[in-house]
Amino acid sequence: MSKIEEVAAAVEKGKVKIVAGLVQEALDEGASAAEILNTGMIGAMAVVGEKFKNNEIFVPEMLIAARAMKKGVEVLTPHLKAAGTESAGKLILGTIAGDLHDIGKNLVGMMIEGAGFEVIDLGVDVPAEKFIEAMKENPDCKIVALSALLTTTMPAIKDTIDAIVAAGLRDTVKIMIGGAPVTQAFADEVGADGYSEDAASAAELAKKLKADWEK
Ligand code: B1M
Repeated sequence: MSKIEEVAAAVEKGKVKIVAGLVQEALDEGASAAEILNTGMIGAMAVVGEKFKNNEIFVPEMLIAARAMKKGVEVLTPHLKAAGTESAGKLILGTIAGDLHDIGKNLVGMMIEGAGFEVIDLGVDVPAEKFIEAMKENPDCKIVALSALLTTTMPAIKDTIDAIVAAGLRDTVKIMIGGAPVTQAFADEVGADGYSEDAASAAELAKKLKADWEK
């Protein structure tokens, strides 16, 4: 078994205590942080999700796998963050109301930080009012980024965008959205300015939205 396969197996089985060490060993053996993340950990979470869907495992196992992944991500964080020198500006990020998933959102935040942005992370289960409050407190913030992992919480993206419109703030920011069930078609439907599929492309999108803003 390769070291990356060992990382994947440890995440899948929720072996919280050994994941960090295995990730470090994989790095020491020359594997890239992106490879460990994508092939090892995100791959393992896909297996966990599939098993959950098939009733082979339940929420506690899913939670333990998530904890194990977080331990591994902690080791990868300094390797994933590129050295952003000049600040690209502020970006408000959060997982939408009703949704507690934050691993993907945290990766997105990390990559966007790596692209030089100051990320104001509001956490999970963030109501529309909290996004609006943060926008009012940070009038220089030009991008709001919304994450959703459940089909049942996707409507909260629309609710949040609608609330931003109703607060008269829509013209002050670009809004980007993402998360496993989210699509470009959904982004178009709810009036978001951009959608991205993964954390790396989210950082690219944030840079593009900033450039569009400055045009
Ligand atoms: Co949940 N869960 N979960 N869960 N969970 C999923 C999402 C699910 C697909 C599993 C399944 O059934 N196969 C399913 C959703 C089905 C659906 O809606 N279609 C599901 C369910 C049903 C639930 C509960 C309802 C279960 C229950 O209680 N009966 C419940 C809901 C709780 C709630 O939120 N209110 C629940 C709970 C949980 C845990 C708390 C146990 C745990 C989360 C722990 C945590 O995050 N701290 C959990 C987990 C771990 C998962 C799976 C297994 C893994 C999620 C994950 O971290 N993936 C997941 C199955 C799966 O995804 N395969 C599942 C790894 C992560 C790196 O990927 O989050 O997709 P992801 O992020 C990616 C992209 O999506 C993108 O970039 C990231 C990195 O590349 N991205 C963005 C994300 N946000 C973005 C924002 C952007 C741009 C890109 O711009 C702003």
